[in-house]
Amino acid sequence: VDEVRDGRFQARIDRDEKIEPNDWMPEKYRRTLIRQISQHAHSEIIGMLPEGNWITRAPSLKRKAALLAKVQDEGGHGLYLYSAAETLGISREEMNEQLNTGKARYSSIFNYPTLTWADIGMVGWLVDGAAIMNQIPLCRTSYGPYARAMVRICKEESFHQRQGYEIVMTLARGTADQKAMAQDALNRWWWPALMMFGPPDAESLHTDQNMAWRIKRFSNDELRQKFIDATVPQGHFLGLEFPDKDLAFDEATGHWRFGAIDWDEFKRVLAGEGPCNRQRLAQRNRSHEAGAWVREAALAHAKKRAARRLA
Ligand code: FAQ
Repeated sequence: VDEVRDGRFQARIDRDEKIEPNDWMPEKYRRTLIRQISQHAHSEIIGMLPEGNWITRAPSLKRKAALLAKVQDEGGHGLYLYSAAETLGISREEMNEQLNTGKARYSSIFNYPTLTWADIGMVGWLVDGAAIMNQIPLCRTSYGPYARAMVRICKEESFHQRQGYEIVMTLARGTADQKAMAQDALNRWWWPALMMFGPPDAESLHTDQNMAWRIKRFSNDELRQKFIDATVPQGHFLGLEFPDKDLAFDEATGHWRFGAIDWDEFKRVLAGEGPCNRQRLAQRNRSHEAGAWVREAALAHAKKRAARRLA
């Protein structure tokens, strides 16, 4: 019976039908989506921290307003994604608990520090740029609520990417010190941005199954290459250099060849040993505790309204 059900499910996927919350789905498909969507949501929430760090120090009112709006957008993305994950039968409280106790992953990139204003430009240009490259195909992912959440998220992310590139452009065309600040930030963010796409295909645990289920539409290495091909000319246009001596355009394939990624560093960050892992988790826990009164007040208000409705 299971085989017949699995076969029917796969046939729906192969016809590019969307799977909806009340449809039958294999348990492993459900668990995989809960894992990926909740990790994605956690990344948006933790991703607010490195940028939030600069809201009070943005160099002008215009920059401050844009950054404030961007960080708010990330919070909103987290909330849509938690709602999409909830349709698969996991509660918000459980996901929060997994994040706050360090059981759940979030993107490795948010364990790096934002040391200067140029880092805020790099987060927009490179981190949002990488996020979009990965998320545009997710607008066609097989699970309906995830795919629909991605459409709006991608629109907002592409605006974020442009505001980041504009910050970097302003610095790159500014004084020698400003250009040096942009170059230093690029040197520190380039390799971690490439790691956002996940381990190489040969070492990726989930790619084969997730491609068959059309959760993923492209492999980690395919998306990484697309990102490099799109981003390198943007950096050269600004007169910046990438910290990779092996970076070279391959006329035969039309792709940029690049040097070896330090996968040991990636593994250390995933194991909790990145530059800011502890700081991020501690901050997240402090915020959660500081927000306890809001949750209590919201519950008390909901109870009062329910009682009034019954009366
Ligand atoms: N960091 O077998 P695979 C953003 C884990 S964008 C941490 O290849 P899969 C926007 C992976 O979970 C960033 N962990 O896995 C923003 C798995 O671990 P597990 C978030 C990573 O799922 C911008 C193991 O390694 N975007 O936040 C990473 O097929 C600016 C084996 O890997 C998404 O989450 C990593 N970089 O492919 C916000 C997109 N890479 O669970 C604020 C949705 C891999 O077995 C400011 N996610 N791992 O223990 C995906 O597309 C996929 O999950 C991949 C990984 C591509 C990330």
